[in-house]
Amino acid sequence: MAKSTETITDPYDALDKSGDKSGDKDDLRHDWTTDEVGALFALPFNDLLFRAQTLHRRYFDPNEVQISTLLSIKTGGCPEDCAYCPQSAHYDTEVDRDGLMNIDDVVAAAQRARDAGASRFCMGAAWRRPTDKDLEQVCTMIEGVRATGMETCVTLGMLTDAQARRLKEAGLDYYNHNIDTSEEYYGDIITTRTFDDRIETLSNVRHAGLNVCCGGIVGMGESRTDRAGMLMALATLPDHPQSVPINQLVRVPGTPLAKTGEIDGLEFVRTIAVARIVMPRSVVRLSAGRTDMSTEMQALCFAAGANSIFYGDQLLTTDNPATHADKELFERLGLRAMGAPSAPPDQDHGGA
Ligand code: SAM
Ligand code: DTB
Ligand code: SF4
Repeated sequence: MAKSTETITDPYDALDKSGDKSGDKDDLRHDWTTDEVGALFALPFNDLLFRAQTLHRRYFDPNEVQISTLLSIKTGGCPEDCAYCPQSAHYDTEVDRDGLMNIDDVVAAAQRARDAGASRFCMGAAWRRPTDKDLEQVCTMIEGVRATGMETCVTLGMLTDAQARRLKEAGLDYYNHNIDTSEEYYGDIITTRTFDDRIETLSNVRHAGLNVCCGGIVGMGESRTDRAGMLMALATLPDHPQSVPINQLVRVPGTPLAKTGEIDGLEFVRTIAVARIVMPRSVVRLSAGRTDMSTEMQALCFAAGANSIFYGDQLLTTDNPATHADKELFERLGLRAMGAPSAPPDQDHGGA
């Protein structure tokens, strides 16, 4: 694989030769092949990080990190069999089932997240697909959360064309729907739906004019070729997803992937760096898995081009770093919350 590094199209080199620093034409490719993406993975680590950081700086302030907070609005009992997921009804995990939350409680949680410094509030539901009745309730939540001044994101499973349009009408900003892994490895992880089902919902979401939040999980026993295939699939969508969450698998007891071997940290950083290079204008989120990462590991991920995190003690059903730990992380690395120029999370709000 290392040899093919000589033949890849390197957006950084291409720009330097042309002298064009605006970069749009050469940076934003939608024709990546898995081999080309694999060749990026195989670059010497310092070269890979330099290219990722160079592109990152072309499109973003490297010291700004977008902050989202997650809330599980409907928990557990999901009919899908995603092998990583503690909320699947197929596995015996410690997650308790909970029906759709009350709207006032959701809006109160959003207000707390906003006061703690988050700019986006993401609501997740353990559904295969929402019914139209469920969707109406979620639309009311979206309207309530929007009124707090935050951006909104929901992840509800598969959507029809009409449902995506209804969410847009309610004022939704982002829809999260991950492809999770490569098309080739997909059937090893989920059997109750196909990769193409995922692509169809993404198409419905895009056509409705919603921003797309789409990424995947690293550390599920997939090969590097699968990681390259997943990033190739994301970077060859008609538009790059505006937001790309890269999750490290949270190994939850009771799920089939509970005893999966740990992913090499540097390979995870490489995945972030390659995501940054192939989707240079997208916000790349260092998503689940941060509780297992050192400060140094997270610093490398930011250097590789990650510029978003989930902030708050909980993800959906598993732990996220404590807010005081993230405040310290931001202070030590000189990071600022995107949209709050000089403030690490909470700085102006006196604690969460
Ligand atoms: N049911 C909806 C769906 O699957 O699209 C929305 C909720 S689902 C929990 C959202 C995403 O969380 C999944 O696509 C997956 O990427 C991520 N996720 C779930 N369990 C995870 C785990 N154990 N480790 C890392 N990411 C996980
Ligand atoms: C995403 O890519 N990661 C988030 C969000 N989108 C919905 C979810 C992570 C879930 C981790 C396992 C849990 O807490 O249940
Ligand atoms: Fe259900 Fe989503 Fe979990 Fe899959 S990832 S089991 S669809 S909640």
